[in-house]
Parts: sequence; structure tokens; C-alpha cells
Amino acid sequence: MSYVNDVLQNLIAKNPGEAVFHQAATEVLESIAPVIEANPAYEKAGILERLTEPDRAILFRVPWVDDQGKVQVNKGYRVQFNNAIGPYKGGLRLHPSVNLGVIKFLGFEQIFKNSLTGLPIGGGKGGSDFDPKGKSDREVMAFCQSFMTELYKYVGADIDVPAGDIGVGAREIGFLYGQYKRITGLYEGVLTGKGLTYGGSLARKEATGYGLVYLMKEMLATKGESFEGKRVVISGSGNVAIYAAEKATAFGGKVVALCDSTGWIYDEAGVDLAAVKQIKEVERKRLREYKNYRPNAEYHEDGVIWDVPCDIALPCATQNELHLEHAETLIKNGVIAVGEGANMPSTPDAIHAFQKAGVLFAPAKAANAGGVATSALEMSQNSLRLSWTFEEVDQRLHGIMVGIFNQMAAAAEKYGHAGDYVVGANIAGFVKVADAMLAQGVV
Ligand code: NDP
Ligand code: 2IT
Repeated sequence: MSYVNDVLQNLIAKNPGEAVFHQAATEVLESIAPVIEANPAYEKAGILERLTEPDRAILFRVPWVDDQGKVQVNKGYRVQFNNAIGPYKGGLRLHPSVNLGVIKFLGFEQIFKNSLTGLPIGGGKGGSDFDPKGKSDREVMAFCQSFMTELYKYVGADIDVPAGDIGVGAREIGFLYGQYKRITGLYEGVLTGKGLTYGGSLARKEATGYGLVYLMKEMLATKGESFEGKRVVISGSGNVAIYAAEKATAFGGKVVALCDSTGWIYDEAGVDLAAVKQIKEVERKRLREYKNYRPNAEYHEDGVIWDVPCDIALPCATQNELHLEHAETLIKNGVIAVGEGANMPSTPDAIHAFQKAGVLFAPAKAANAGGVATSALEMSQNSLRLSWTFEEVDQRLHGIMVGIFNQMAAAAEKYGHAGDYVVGANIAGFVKVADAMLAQGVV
């Protein structure tokens, strides 16, 4: 359709070198074409041009002093993409691969994901090319304090509320929060994923992984299937992967493989999650240590985790980690469902292959929305100045994931793509934001 194509061509020409942003925008815009056609008001109001241009992108220098006394400099980013339905909300990523294109793709995806949660949160994302691996706690603190010394000018509990993502967990959020409080004097819910002693929410740590499995459970049920007795392969071994593994196991699945960026483990007995948590959450070490806990397990640095035969595959590491050839192997090995815990982990041709083969496919912006949804519940608790029990938060999370599944299934069906959850999630997420933008005039 020409409006969608024109916007995409312009976006690609005007944002050179931002391949992952082009990829995310192309997927969303092409799949919402039926809605755009049915509602000419969107084109007249320039909704797609406005949605694909962030409200603002803040780029800054982050100087800090390493343990040798040498000054290091990293790049800092915060992209405030869209606040039509609530304050900007989205994580901070610390990884050497971070650049403006990566943060823009993540911020763009976040708009629709946050809309799907049904909660009042807009889309944003930030981060740095700082690599926390191998850094001392003091170096991480020095970096976080410097990062917040610039970022505090642009964030606030009702303005923009960052959280964790790759490389940002409770330790980093604590250092960032401390510095924000020290500079502004405010004790407010400016970040989520906080520690439980200073305003964090129970179940936030578990939320993304648990939410992914709750959504997959709904999707599997449409085919009379469940996790019971299924072999599950999960990429990554960070926050999302660990808690997806925990809930998949609780639902009767057997998680046989996990990975990090160095290698992957295969444990036919089902992975020992206590060991993985000890290695990753406590010691911050590599997955190769797993053999010390389970000598019968395999550890590989060659090949890929997607070669391990499974019924359910949950990519939970990073963008574009699952290519067409991996999809073909998974299909050949009989995979029945794929759920994206990471943001945009599957390449477009891999998604197409899964859908063509009739594999149930849950796209990231629906499947991993449980994390940000529970962040929004943390914001609610902070505003109320009280805290809910684990069970209460978990129940709300469960209800939100069921709601997301129902919304995306209904939207796909309404527009003639029943069972295509990529189209369903994009349309359901888009309509709410677009209608809020229409109502608020040209801003
Ligand atoms: P963590 O930093 O806790 O873990 C990331 C995991 O993925 C690690 O095992 C890491 O391995 C691996 N990984 C990261 N980058 C790469 C890479 N370039 N190549 C290979 N492996 C890699 O991050 P999270 O678990 O929080 O995030 C994982 C994914 O989930 C990301 O896509 C994130 O955007 C998404 N997400 C996270 C949410 C959250 O609440 N945390 C919410 C929604 C989505 P290694 O340790 O070797 O680097
Ligand atoms: O990608 C994501 O949704 C996240 N990293 C979580 C964001 C949040 O604000 O909790």
C-alpha cells in the first residue's frame, strides 16, 4: 500500500545505517496495512510519520574512572519515542553492541508492547555501549552514577521511567536510583526493577519469563496442547531465560538447553536452575561452569542451541539470534510452538518459515510484555505507597498475559488473519496509540 511504502522508504532514506530500526518498522507498518486502509483518518493525520519519528533522542557522554585510575568514555542514549498513552517507559541496555539504531528499534517496539499491556505507559528505551562484563562493582557504580548525572534531567515518575534490559539488573538499578535520589532529592518511582527494600515490586524479577510462559500456555491451548511433558529449549541464561525456564518447568515442561554468548549447555535430565542462578545471578560467571554442578551435562561452544530437538523454543537472548536455517532445523525436528522472550530475536524469514509450517508463533511485543506490565504495576504500587504480595502481582500479571493473548487473537481474526499473532499483536497495539494520537491533535 502506497502510504505505508512511502513512509517506510522515507524512513530508510532518512535514518541510514539503522538496520534493526528499519527491520522493526517494516514489520509493524506492513502488518498494520489493513487497518490503515480501513481508516483514512490515520494517513490524513500523518500518524505513521509521527509514530516512526521519536519525540526526542537524547545522546550524551558518560565519563567514568576505572580501577586503574584511567578515564573511560562511553556513549549514553535515551530515546523517548511516544507518550500518547502514558509516560515514556522502557528499559536501559548496557552492551557493547548498543548504538542509536538498536535503541530506536527497541523504543519503537516498546510503544506497541506497552499499549498491549492495557496499562498507561508510553514507549522509550535507553542504554550505553558500556560492557558490564568483567567490571568491578565499583566500576559499574561509577558508570551508573555518571550515566544518571546526565539522564536525571530527562526522566521522572510522570515523565519517563527506565528499567532493566540486557546488562541491567538489580545492581545497576540500585546505583542509578541512588544517584537520582541524591541529585534531585526526590524519593519517587523514577525507575522500575528496584530492590524490594526500596520500592521494588515482588514478582518483577520473574515477570518477563513467567509472562512469556503464561502467554504460550494460552496459545498452546488453542491446539489442545500444554507444556506438560514437552521438551523446551531456551536461548540466553539471563533474567528472561531463567524465569521462563522456571515457569515452563513448573508447568510440566523439561528445559533441556540454555546458552550464553560463549556457549550452550544440554542437559537431558532437565536443567538444574538452582545451579544456573548461582552461576549467573550470584557469581556472574560463564555457563561453562555448569559442568561443575552436573558432570553428565554437555557444554558446547560450536554449533547452535537450535540444533537441539524440542517441542517448544523460546529465544530469550537478543535480536536476530534465530535465523532461517535455525527455523528450518527446528521445524524439521518437530517444534510446535515458538515464543519470543527477547526483543525481535527471529529474523523476518525465520518468522515466515514458522508460520508457513503451521508452528504457533508468539511475537516479542506480546510474548515478553509481562516484564514491562509488571513494571507498570510497580509504578502503581509506588504511587499508592504500598506493596502487593507476590501472589497478587503474579495474578495480575497472569490476567494481563491472558488479556494480551485474547486481544491479539481477536485483532488477527477481525482483519482476516486468524492465527497470525504477528499481525494481531501489531494491530491491537497500534490502534490504541493511534487513536490517542488522533484525539490529542497535531503534537
Ligand atoms: P540479561 O542481560 O539478563 O541476559 C541476556 C542473556 O542473553 C545472557 O545470557 C547473554 O549472554 C545473552 N546475550 C545477550 N546479548 C547477546 C548477544 N549479542 N549474543 C549472544 N547472546 C547474548 O538480559 P535479559 O534477560 O533481561 O534480556 C534478554 C532479552 O529479553 C533482550 O532481548 C531484552 O531486550 C529482552 N527483554 C527483557 C525484559 C526484562 O524485563 N529484562 C523484558 C522484555 C524483553 P552473555 O551473558 O554471554 O552476554
Ligand atoms: O524490553 C522490555 O520490555 C524491557 N526491557 C522491560 C522494560 C520495563 O520498563 O520494565
